[in-house]
Parts: sequence; C-alpha cells; structure tokens
Amino acid sequence: MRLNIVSDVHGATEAVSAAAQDCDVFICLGDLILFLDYDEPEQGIYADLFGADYAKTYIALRTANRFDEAREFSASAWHGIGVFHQQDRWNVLQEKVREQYEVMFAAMPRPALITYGNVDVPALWPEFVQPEHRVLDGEVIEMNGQKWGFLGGGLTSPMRTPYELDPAEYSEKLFAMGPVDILFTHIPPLNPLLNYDTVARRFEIGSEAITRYVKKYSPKYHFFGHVHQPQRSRMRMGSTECINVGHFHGNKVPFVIDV
Ligand SMILES: [Mn+2]
Repeated sequence: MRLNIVSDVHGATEAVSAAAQDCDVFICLGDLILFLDYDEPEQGIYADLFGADYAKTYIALRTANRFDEAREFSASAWHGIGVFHQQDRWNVLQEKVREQYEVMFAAMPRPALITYGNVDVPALWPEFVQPEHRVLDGEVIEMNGQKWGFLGGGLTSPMRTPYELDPAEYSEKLFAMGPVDILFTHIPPLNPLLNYDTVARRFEIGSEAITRYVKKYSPKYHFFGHVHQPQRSRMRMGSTECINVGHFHGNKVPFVIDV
C-alpha cells in the first residue's frame, strides 16, 4: 500500500493539490496555515496585516529567541492598524485564517486522512473540511489490516502557536490510543537530532511521551513533521523507524512509502 504523506503545508495550496499522485492513501500531518514565511517574508498573515517590513523584523526577533520583544513589537503593530483589544485581534486573525482555510481545503486531495498541526485552528475546520477529508486526532483506525493511530497538535511553547497542548494532556491522549502498527503525529519524539532545526538554529519541540510510547509499543513506523530543516530526518528507535516526512511548504513533494 503506497502512502503519500505531507506535513507543514503552510499555504502551499497549488503543490498540495498535486501531492496525492499515484498513492493509495494520502495523509496530511497538519500546519496548513501560513502565518509567517521565513523564506518569503512578504507572504503570510503577518505580512498581510502589517506589511513585509514588519514581518521581517518580527521574524528576526523570533529567530533570535527574543520572544518577549517580538510580542511587544507585535502589540505596537496591532496598535498601528487600530486594533487594541486581544479579542479584536483574535477576530481579525480568525478571518485571515478562514481565508486561507477556504483555499487550502478546496485544494487538499480527496480522499485524505488529516490531523492538526500546532499552526492550525481546529475550531474552524468544520467550516471547511470536505466530505472525503477524514480528520483524526487521538484516534485509531484499521487500514490494510493494520492499526493506524493519529495524534495532532503541538506542545505548550514560548512561540504560543494556536494549537498547543499541555504535555500531560498530550501524553494521556497518546497512550489512550493503545498499541498501533503505525503512529502519525505532527510533532517528533524528544530527540536532539530529530528536534534541532539547522536553519532556525534552535531545538523545536519534541515529545517525551512519544519517545516513551515508541519504546513501549514499538510501532513499525512513526511519521511526523514539525521540524522544517532537521539535523536528521529519520532514525531507528528500537525496531521503530521514526521519519520526518519533510517540510512540504519548502519541498513541495510528498514523502512516499510502501507499507
Ligand atoms: Mn510547521
């Protein structure tokens, strides 16, 4: 059974519409929204709202791990466009996210199995998912005589992305799935080589619970995304092949594998 798997689509709608070629099952591991584009700062919601120069400065602050300054900078950017209250900001952002989701879900291959990334707003998905889009989060399905488990979202972080779970809650949802043959998540296991982003030059979030889960249940495969330019994109843990399927926004091609 041939799988085409993508993750971290971040607005690459045209490419994603062609990403299901020749596969039996198409899978998307989340991060559909393009909030900031580190390669093309004029793209994305932030630049849409405040302009490319603001986006460049904001990216520079975050890249330097100066998150408090980045937040202050954003607050002044919001003031600059006359939006002062947290709730009003969120309303403006949600409308921008809706605009992106509308185009994204229209382009998303059908059928597809999809889970959430940390840069997603699950509450808005019901407005946009198509009938053949199966959204899975903390759920196990039977496929090809195997058990496939899906868990979406990220973990609480200083980046404050929209879908972050408390590590204890994440762990609970993960272990509640029980043993599976293939595990699909947005984030990687906790492992320095899998978590380090060589371009951003920082450790992205990895899950200690996933590492424990993999050791306990030894799924044949664990597929994930989240780290855009990892030090290592795959690694064997025990008998489990852990694979970062790649940064679709950057590569524009799906990860292809026969399982
Ligand atoms: Mn991402």
